[in-house]
Amino acid sequence: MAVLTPPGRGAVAVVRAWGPGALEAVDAAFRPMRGASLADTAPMRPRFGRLGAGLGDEVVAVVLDGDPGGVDVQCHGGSAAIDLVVRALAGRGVRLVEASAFLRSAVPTPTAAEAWDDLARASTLRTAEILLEQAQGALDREVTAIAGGGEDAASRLDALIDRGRVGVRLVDGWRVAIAGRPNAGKSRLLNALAGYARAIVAPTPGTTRDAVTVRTAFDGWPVELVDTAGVREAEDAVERSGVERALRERERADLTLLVLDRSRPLEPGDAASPAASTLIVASKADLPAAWEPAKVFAGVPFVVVSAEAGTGLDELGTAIARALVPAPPPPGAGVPFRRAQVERLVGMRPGAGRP
Ligand SMILES: Nc1nc2c(ncn2[C@@H]2O[C@H](COP(=O)(O)OP(=O)(O)OP(=O)(O)O)[C@@H](O)[C@H]2O)c(=O)[nH]1
Ligand SMILES: [Mg+2]
Repeated sequence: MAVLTPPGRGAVAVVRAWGPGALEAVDAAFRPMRGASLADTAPMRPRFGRLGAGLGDEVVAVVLDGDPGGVDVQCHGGSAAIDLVVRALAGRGVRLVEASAFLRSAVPTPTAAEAWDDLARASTLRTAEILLEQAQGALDREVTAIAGGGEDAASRLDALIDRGRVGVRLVDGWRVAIAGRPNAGKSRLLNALAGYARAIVAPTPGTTRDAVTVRTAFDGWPVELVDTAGVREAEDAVERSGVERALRERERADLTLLVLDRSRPLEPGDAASPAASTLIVASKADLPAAWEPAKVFAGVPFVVVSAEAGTGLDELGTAIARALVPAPPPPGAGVPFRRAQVERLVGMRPGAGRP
């Protein structure tokens, strides 16, 4: 047997028992509310009953159809309830293995097993869809086709490796830092994007000291947003370490949102052409403008927002998504989603491995 639901608290957990004797073992432990034994129940018909020592947990048992057959026991999601079920079945001779071991035995290829593993950790529908396609063989099929040769094999391999840049981020996502001068409106922007008051907002410059993070998603791409201290010559030691931390976060981030207050005159250096992985955000658009973003940042992507009025936020989300993933994988495409897979593909390039 294996606990198929991921560790942690959930409403329902699924314990699957399979293999020779599994049905008999679960049957011996399962106490139906009424009616026949599981062995005499049609496959896929849910049965309600109790399972486990003492009163046991209230569970739904489903005899599985197909090969390998088995029984799914759906119990309550807390670790105590899972423990009760696992112990009762172990007492009937059913051995517990890791869910990943089950997946490896039940799916056709190691890549598919890895995709099922990652799928359980996907946080958005969009990333789950891509991983599900890999679980169903999209990557394996593409690799087989490329290995079979053909004149476009080399370019298909390059495209596949390129899609790995998105693939390896599907579970953990991207990191986006919010940077800028004190009082520029960074924290309020973080809150507006997160949808709740995650960070402290105050009119005093130098309010944010620590890096404040929130997990969200833009166009279905998971992102960890990091609000940082406003960068200036800090007066006290705490603020100074906040500023150092802010600079480190900018280096670590995949993308930096450089927030510039549009209601106040720019300061020297603000209009300098930004680094490649920077998106200019002109903030406080509900207030009268002190400068014209289109003039100052001609040819550079910028977005005008007001966290106060809620304007420009959708546009900003789209711009962030586009900056992080300029070319989303087409539906059904093979996408390598682990670094080791990408490395194996790089090794398939003609000439790879030779000096
Ligand atoms: N009118 C208006 N005020 C805003 C807007 N965004 C932020 N503010 C105000 O600007 C002040 C500073 O906002 P914060 O979000 O705390 O600024 P910050 O960049 O995080 O500042 P530090 O943490 O000190 O670096 C607060 O009084 C906010 O209410 C906006 O879109 N419109
Ligand atoms: Mg702040």
